[in-house]
Amino acid sequence: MTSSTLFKKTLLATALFSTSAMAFALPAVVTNGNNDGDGSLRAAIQSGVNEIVVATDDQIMITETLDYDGKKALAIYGKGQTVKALGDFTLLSASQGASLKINGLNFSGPGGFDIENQSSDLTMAGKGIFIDVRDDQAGKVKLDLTNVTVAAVANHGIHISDCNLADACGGGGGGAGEGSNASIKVTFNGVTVSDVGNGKFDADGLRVDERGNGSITFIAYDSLFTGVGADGVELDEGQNGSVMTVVTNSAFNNNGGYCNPDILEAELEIFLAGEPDENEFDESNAVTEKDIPGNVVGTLDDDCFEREVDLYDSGFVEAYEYGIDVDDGFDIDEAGNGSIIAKVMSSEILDNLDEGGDFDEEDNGDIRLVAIDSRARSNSDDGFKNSESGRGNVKGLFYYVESTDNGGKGVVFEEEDNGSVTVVVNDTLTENNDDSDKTGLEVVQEDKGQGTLTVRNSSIVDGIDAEGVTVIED
Ligand SMILES: [Ca+2]
Ligand SMILES: [Ca+2]
Ligand SMILES: [Ca+2]
Ligand SMILES: [Ca+2]
Repeated sequence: MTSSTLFKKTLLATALFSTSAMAFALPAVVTNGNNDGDGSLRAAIQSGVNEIVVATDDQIMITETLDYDGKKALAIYGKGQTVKALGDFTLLSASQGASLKINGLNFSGPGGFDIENQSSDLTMAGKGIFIDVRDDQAGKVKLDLTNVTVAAVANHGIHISDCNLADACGGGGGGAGEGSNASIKVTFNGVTVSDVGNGKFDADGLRVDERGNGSITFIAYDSLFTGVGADGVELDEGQNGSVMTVVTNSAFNNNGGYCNPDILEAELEIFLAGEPDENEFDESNAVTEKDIPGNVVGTLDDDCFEREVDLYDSGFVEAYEYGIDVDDGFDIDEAGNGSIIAKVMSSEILDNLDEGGDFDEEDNGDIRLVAIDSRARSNSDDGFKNSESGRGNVKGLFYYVESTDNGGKGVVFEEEDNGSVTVVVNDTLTENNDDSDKTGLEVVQEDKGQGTLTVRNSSIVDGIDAEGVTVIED
């Protein structure tokens, strides 16, 4: 053996050793339920390892946020233990945008929140799990939860924010804020999010704010979102990028009631002091904004009230209306370039205080929704509502779907501006929707484009409302 071969072999051995040392790096082991110190979950998170095994049988009681400030992905493996916050603060945050993988852990806040028992510090209201994506981040931020529960926090149950305005990012596809080039992928398997978002306005079960370039992917299997103050799930995608979701064997039930109408309708009545909560005026009456009631103040939460005013071209008031801002089961808002591509399978959306599913797409891009073997029932507004505007098409395919007993319409597809609408409904039932208008299935094609609705082997008991659309029934 020449010396140069020996030298190469030594180099190779060194390389092998360091590779295997990395592959076999030991995880940190959590051996007690203490807030901090040796053997605690906090010490493990701060140790710089990328894998943690929670071995203790104890409940983990924390007095402040568990903050992971690393940038590398972190995995935490439990066996069903509970991490309990002894106060209204965020339980686990990845403050430098790291991907998280968590198996077999429960996260619980202090609970007891509702509009009469709000978070005492609304800007700091506690979340369950929070990933704060860095402004300079790229690639894919992943949150992967298996057999995880999140409950009893005041704010969002789970929040991923790729938005420089953090909690002021705002809902809706047109929501404000800028974001990084990163995309966000959320994968839930056996996740339950319950009784969260009841300590402040607009706090969701899962909330993803995606801005800048990048898309949202949301995959849920065997998961439940229930008792959430705002939306069960809200995905907000602004600027370039799409929302892709596949939801299987999951449920979005009883969400959206933080702005409790039972309490707030009485407060609105007191505020209006005898004035009606909606009114219309002839232009000749020359009613000005000063003549009608203003924004609601002095209630438990004034953000819960919506006030709409329509003006004539002359500037006089044509109509006004007050409403209470309740929320949905599953809400997607997509704006800018990009589409909503959704599959909902063997899932249910029941008893939500606004719409069941509410998918809004703006600007370039399509809505493509496939719903199979799924139910929307007893939601206060529409069962499945899909609204598309700007350049792009609507494509809907329903098989074995039931949408019944909703306060709004059973299923709605609206297409605006350039583009066409193509909806195929098979083996589907709609019944007893929409108290006043009795509409099971509404398909609307406005402006340029074609529209086709094909209904096969279905019972649309409460009727079809088609505008600008050819209806084929057999
Ligand atoms: Ca982004
Ligand atoms: Ca977009
Ligand atoms: Ca779009
Ligand atoms: Ca369009």
